[in-house]
Amino acid sequence: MRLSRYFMPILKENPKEAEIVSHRLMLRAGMIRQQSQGIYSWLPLGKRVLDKVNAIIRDEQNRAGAIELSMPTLQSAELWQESGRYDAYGKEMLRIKDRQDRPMLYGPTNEEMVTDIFRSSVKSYKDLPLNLYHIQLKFRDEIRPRFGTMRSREFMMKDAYSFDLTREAAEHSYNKMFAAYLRTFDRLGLRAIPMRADTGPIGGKLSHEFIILADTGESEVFCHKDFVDFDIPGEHTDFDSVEGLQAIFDKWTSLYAATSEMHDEAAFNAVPEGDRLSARGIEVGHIFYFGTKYSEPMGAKVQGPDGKEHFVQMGSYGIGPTRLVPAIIEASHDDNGIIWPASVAPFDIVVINMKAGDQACDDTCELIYAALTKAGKDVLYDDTDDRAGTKFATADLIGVPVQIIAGPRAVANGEVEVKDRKTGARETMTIEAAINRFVA
Ligand code: P5A
Repeated sequence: MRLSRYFMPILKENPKEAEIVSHRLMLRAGMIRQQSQGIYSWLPLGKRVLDKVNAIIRDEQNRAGAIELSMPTLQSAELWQESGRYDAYGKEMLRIKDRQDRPMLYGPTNEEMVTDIFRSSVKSYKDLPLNLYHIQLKFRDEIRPRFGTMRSREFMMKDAYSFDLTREAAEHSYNKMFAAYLRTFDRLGLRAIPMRADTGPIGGKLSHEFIILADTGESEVFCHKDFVDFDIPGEHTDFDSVEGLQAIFDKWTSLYAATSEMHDEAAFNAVPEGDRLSARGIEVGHIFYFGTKYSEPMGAKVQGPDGKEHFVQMGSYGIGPTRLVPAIIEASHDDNGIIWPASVAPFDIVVINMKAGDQACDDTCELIYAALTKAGKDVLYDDTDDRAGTKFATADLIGVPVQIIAGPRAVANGEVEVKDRKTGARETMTIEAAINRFVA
């Protein structure tokens, strides 16, 4: 992508409305734009990051055996009347009437709708286990939308829903998502700690929130510090192994970890003082096991091997991609801007032409840009005629992991500079060496 033809509206000044660093940097880097309170457009640079986050989420959902579908954002109130949540959900639900005066709503979550899909076609235990997910916009009329897309009214959610015949099978489904979440957040460059959590309007008894420790987090959390160094399940984890996944769950729940709603002061005080971590955190995922809370009122039953009908056992599993993007920035930035983990960076490499219009600089940059693009890299080529200082500041701000800098003096020697955004380390090398480093 040539920057001169791209759309990346950088802000020079710090936006006044941004209270936390991720919101400030997302606005400054031209990633998002607020359209009305708590409702955002994702501009091209932000969209690239969001897409990469979603690709990792999707990959790990699929690995764990979940199946993707797509459900609508607008739902009929009838389904919610069946489950009893239409009245219970309160003011966070945006209620709408269509032209026939039928009550509709903009979905804040999809338990009812997916239960309806299930009951219409699954009749036998032989079709279980089943886990259906989508990555879709939601709307919650939050009383205090804030911090940009961290807590917005319209936001994206990956929501998965599991169906099983028995409680034991449902627990295995829960453990699959538990392990998939550990892997997902790790691949996003984050350390998320599962914590016992309140179930709120979703319901059920068993629930974990996945929390990233950050000073700007909205949740108050308490946990054992050893979680920070626990091993993440590897890519060859067998998601069909009941014992294997139970062992992962048991290990990751063996030490104290709770959000403030579930906090037990006495149990926390039993943790040796030096091991106690009392901090603030960002909730990036939340999983629930709620048994027959929806299947019973909505009549979602399957025939068991005993020939009898059983209400299906369900759980639901949410991740917030539009919250994850600012959460990653909270965890990874410096005074100059964002530092993207390579897995979600909007571009892999930025090629900076320090003197656009200079034949040697132009030729060198074009050569590098073409070679790296051909090798499958996402390359941003800063071919604008901005001053070098502006270009460096922009490259640092948008956080692309590698900068290849071509200035007239180095280019005259057949060389360029390669800068690592994270460490700031710079190395001068031949043009060929720079290309080979990233092509190999
Ligand atoms: C689980 C999937 C649910 O809604 N039903 C379907 C369950 N859970 S939840 O905890 O309420 O939300 C899941 C995740 O969505 C993100 N999230 C938000 N992100 C941005 N702005 C918001 N206002 C917002 N509300 C929820 C969080 O990541 C949460 O863990």
